[in-house]
Amino acid sequence: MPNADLSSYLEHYQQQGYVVVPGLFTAEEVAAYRQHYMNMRASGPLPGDFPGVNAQNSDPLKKFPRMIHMHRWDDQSLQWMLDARINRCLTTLLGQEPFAVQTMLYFKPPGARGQALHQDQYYLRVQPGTCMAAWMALDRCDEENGCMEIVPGSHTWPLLCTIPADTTQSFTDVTVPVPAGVQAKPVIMEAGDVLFFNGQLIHGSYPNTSSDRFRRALIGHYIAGEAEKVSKFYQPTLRMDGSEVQLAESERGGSCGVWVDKDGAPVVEMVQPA
Ligand SMILES: O=C(O)CCC(=O)C(=O)O
Repeated sequence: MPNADLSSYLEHYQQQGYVVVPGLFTAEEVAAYRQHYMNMRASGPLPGDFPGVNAQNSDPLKKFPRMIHMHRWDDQSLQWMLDARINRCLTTLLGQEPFAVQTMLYFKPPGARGQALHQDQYYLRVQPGTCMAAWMALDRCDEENGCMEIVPGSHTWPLLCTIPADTTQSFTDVTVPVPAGVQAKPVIMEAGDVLFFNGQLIHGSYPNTSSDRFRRALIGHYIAGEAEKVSKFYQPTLRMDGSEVQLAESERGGSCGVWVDKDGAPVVEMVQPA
């Protein structure tokens, strides 16, 4: 893969808002990441564990809460976020080198809830432009263990207004509606594959219904190099050589889209959120 021609990925990304690059990381590298993060999780509470960690709780996500912003205190996470292979893919897809703003590790153990459909830009608030995710499978991901689900082509939609999510299925409490007839599509991946997707693309995942399969993923969030503002939670912002770049803090609020019927077809109308 290192010297592969990425132009076919670019075309798919531009049309669909996402692309999977298979085998970007080797089986040995992925096994080492799995071990590293399982050891780290077993070591007790970590910075960024907002809901806390509780091995006795019946909710699998309390036993294995996701990790956030590990690159700020874990060198292996920082090296992965800035990895040359990821940078080359992102630079091809974005047309310029990105800035890096976030790492996350989802364990998604058997029985864990998923994350309701959403747009990452709702959280990052990049201005101008949008954000981009690199989502690396650390286990095989399929519908049984709650793989990623995406709405192809939804990267061309504006930021949609959120509505309450079903928290029996999702650990987050807001979602975005999609018009009737539009369905999220599962993204089946092998460990070491990386899914790149645009910050406006609607995506999420359903619960892990397997009895014994984790669905671990290492995730990086990036913003296009022309960005001037990003939400405070994602700062400091790094260049891909690891140096820091100063961006202003973006405001929350602003208009968002709701689906309305126009001549029998769904169209987005922009409104001020209530
Ligand atoms: O891994 C998942 O289940 C969801 C991840 C996600 O939505 C994200 O990284 O924005």
